[in-house]
Amino acid sequence: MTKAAVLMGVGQALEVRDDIDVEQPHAGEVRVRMAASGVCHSDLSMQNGTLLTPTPIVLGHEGAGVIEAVGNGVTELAVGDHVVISWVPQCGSCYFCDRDQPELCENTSMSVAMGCLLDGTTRLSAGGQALRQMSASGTFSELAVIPAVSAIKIPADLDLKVAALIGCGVLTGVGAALNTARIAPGDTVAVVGCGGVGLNVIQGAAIAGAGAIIAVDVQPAKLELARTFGATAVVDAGRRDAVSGVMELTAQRGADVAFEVIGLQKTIDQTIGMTRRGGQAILVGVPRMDAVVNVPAFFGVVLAEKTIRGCWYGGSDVRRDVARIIGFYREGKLKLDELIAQTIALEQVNEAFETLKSGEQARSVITY
Ligand code: PAD
Ligand code: ZN
Repeated sequence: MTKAAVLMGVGQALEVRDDIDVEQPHAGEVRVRMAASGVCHSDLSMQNGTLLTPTPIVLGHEGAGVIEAVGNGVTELAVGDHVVISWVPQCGSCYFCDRDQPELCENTSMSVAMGCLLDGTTRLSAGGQALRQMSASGTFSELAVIPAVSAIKIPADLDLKVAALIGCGVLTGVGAALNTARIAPGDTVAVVGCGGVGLNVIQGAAIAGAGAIIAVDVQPAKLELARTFGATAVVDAGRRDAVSGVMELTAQRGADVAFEVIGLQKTIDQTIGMTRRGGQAILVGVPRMDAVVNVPAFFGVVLAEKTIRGCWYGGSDVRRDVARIIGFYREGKLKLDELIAQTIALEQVNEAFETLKSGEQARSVITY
């Protein structure tokens, strides 16, 4: 038995239950004793229905822990290994994995969407009822049985709280800057939304050598934090129009690369609007399913030569990028400890959702 936070139905508070049955890992799977899990906005979006999900489901997709058991056929991981959880299992051999787009892996995307492991079933249940596992993981649980390809081995001396954040916010944010946008040295970058993911876009832009990084948020505390993560200018969108604020800072041209890292219709429109002619608007935030990209085809795209790109999981190849991020951290180029605003118990997960809604803090991290 284990303890986990379960979403029984969309719109309900998470139920922390300690009567969860855990099956042994099947072939190609591992059981991880979770050490820490970040609380990401995507978890909240499943709870409130922004992201469609079947229920009941154990949420959480940004975690790290220690391998406790391995299923048949698992050769690359062993009991005792420390791992970061990847919320996109990457098979390594499909059409997309072969083309350096493993974040779109076609052998696993349905499992991620349906909240099950790669064979379409899950390893958790309560009172005989199967529980889904968010993104084939479910890190709001003391124990997670996951595909072996979702467990990325890391050095045992890395703090597992910090490692947990790498699994979503850091890979996505830094990857959006380095893999998706491929920011060039000297570029002027705007980042709309400076939460757990947006702060990492800012750090990625700084690593890429951006000439100016404009942080946009409605929370003054977030803008201050953004400066410590590398922003060179800020626009307080609670007090002024975000687009005109960025235009003023870019000689009315707009940013070379602008990122939307919230997932709102209004800020998607603003982000495209503040991108210069010939520039890139990168959409990272997960919006409601009825949000649209609404741009005049001629003036907005053809004549303006604008690129509007989606970003899934920072375009990350987890086998390459987790190690790269740990390297940046150890070289002092990436702040990870400073992303953690508070450490909480699993029982406080609903309070962490309230904190996320307020937008006042970076990450809450559950420790087990
Ligand atoms: P967060 O809640 O920590 O941060 C959101 C930030 O946006 C906060 O700082 C808010 O103050 C700020 N904000 C809210 N409204 C506005 C506004 N109108 N103008 C300016 N700023 C505003 O979220 P997060 O960083 O955990 O996640 C951000 C989004 O990224 C969210 O939609 C999440 O689901 C998505 C995400 N996408 C991927 C992916 O692969 N594309 C991965 C992980 C997260
Ligand atoms: Zn996430």
